[in-house]
Amino acid sequence: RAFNSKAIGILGVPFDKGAGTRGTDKGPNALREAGLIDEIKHISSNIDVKDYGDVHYELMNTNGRKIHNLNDLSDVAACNKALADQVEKIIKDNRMPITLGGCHSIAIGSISGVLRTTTPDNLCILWVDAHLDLNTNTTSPTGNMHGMPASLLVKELRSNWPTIPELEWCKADLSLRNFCWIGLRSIDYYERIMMEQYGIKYFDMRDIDRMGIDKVTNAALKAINPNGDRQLHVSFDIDSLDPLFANSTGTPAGAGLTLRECLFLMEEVHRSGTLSSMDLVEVNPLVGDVRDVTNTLNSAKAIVCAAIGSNRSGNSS
Ligand code: B3U
Ligand code: MN
Ligand code: MN
Repeated sequence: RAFNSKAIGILGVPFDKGAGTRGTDKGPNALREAGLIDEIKHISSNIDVKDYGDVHYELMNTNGRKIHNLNDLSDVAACNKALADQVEKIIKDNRMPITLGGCHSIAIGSISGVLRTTTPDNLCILWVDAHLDLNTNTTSPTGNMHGMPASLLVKELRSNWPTIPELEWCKADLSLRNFCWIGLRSIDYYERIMMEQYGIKYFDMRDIDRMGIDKVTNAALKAINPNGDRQLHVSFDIDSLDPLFANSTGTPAGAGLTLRECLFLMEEVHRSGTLSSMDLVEVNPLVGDVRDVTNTLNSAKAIVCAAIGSNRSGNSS
């Protein structure tokens, strides 16, 4: 499969039940109304983008029912199951899926869909986030599943999870060795213990201060893809950005990445030629005032466009 295919498939995932704050379900349409699809078309003349619309799934209407400390488990499971099918279909259409969240729980379905088309060893994941999102149902302080997707996708933590019939379809078997995190600055107590126990690869805000974004980006890509022969999934949480650039999100964390750092990161991701799928999550148009929302949408659009070839040095085709 060719990487960095010019053919893109956009999929909206209007789903917010993995988060404690309502409103990320409004993210996909806010991005469309802000002109995302047109901006992608204008990156270059040979770009080919298709909007697949929004993922459809059956709402369980369990009204916030919590099972095993998992808030709205039935809805999270139902949405992600449908999402995995859609992502698989987009890849089989020879397009690179870009999912627009939605809360970060949608990485469960998005990455599961990708894994139906490749092997776990062939896929590496760059997780750009203020948070680790590696909680299990027993370590999570909130029960919100957007803080747990990474842990549901890795084999190392499989035995830490109870049997969950709703998530039986999720057979993701990635290794934590194939993940690298960038932008961390809000890590829970048990998450920190797991980071040390499993020797997780990450570059937190301190590393970015120390090394600069150039060295961090290239070290991160090297760490998960030493020979450049794996395909790369970027799971980009907009709360990795400093609230100055993306305040419209449910759990903002101060002292984060600048928009410039994120654009550099995504330009390098594109240059690597390995990007094969991406999530852009946690945009919440119900948080903040009009200016906050506009800023956040502009940042999100610029990040998606940089990942697929828009470059501040100019584009000649
Ligand atoms: N780590 C906390 C908070 C959090 C995780 N992801 C977001 N917030 N966006 C938790 O609930 O697991
Ligand atoms: Mn996240
Ligand atoms: Mn986050």
